[in-house]
Amino acid sequence: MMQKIVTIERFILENQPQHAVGDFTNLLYDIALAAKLIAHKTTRAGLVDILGRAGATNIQGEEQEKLDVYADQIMFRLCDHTGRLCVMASEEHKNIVEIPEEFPKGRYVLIYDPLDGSSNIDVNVSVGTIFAIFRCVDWEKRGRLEDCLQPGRKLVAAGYVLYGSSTMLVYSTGNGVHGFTLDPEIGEFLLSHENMTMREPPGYYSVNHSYFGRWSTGVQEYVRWLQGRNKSEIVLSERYIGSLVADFHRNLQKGGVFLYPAETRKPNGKLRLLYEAAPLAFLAEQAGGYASNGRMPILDIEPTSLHQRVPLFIGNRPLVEMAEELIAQHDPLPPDHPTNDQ
Ligand code: FDP
Repeated sequence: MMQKIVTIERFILENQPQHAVGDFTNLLYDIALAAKLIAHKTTRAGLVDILGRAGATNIQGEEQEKLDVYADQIMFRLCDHTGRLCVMASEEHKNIVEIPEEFPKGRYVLIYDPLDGSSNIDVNVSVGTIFAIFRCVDWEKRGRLEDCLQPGRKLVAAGYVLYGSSTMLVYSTGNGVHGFTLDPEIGEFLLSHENMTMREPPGYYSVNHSYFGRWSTGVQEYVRWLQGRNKSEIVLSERYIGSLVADFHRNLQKGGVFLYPAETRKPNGKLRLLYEAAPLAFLAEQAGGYASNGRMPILDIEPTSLHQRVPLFIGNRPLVEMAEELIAQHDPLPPDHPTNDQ
């Protein structure tokens, strides 16, 4: 028996709240269209002369790939003139990305990492786009930095696009996590994974082990525990792609935990709170999981700057809570230290 075929457009429309005026629904369409355009390029990356460095460096000091630049521009150009956004922020830009004066301003804030895991592009490993949507703090004003610096708890939607063996768009508007697979023949995202939840018992843990010697005692103890040592009875396999969206997506489906902890050379870890950790934390909680910086929920952290980094532990709730427990036990904070370990 063939399954019911539901396009992303129909799914978004059918699931929009009754009071919705269409802005939010259309914003999700815009992102789905951007995803198709970016997927079109990434799947041809080996065929056209687009691989290689663009020459510029982004504000993290990393060299940008050409596809980063392309993905960033596509997101901006599809969303700047629609009247749905008051401001944007992209991982590729130092400052907020303003809506040009000639266009009307809208009620939403779009934060995105146009192409995460870009060091993997040259070697044909999956990469992803991550997005997060807030409401504007003050609807009267044009977008400002404070519209972007909101804690993850205030997200109205978040999601990612995974450019892998197929292209998938996974998103949540706070009503479960739903995944759509792009049918390249007809150019439509079709509902393929409704109500995704973190599988129990979990299957995997994901971490870059080469930093082991630079982690705190608590994190080292935790990784030993994940490996089934330290009296733990869990049986997990290790899988680490080094492309956050791909690692998260696997663990979302198979159950598990991904961690990028602080280490001596990166005291706040590597991943960005607004572009990576908060949107994925929102999805994790919607899927029954949890995300923490090791001491508090990622979603409760109040951002203080656009490109702020944060240690990240994300996955099945009991696995992440064990990280918090072992860190509290082995890595005591000095009394005057802010609990918010950013
Ligand atoms: P990349 O540097 O390739 O862009 O946030 C960036 C990120 O990839 C994540 O996608 C990935 O999880 C992480 O960095 C990998 O970092 P390590 O190489 O230090 O493991």
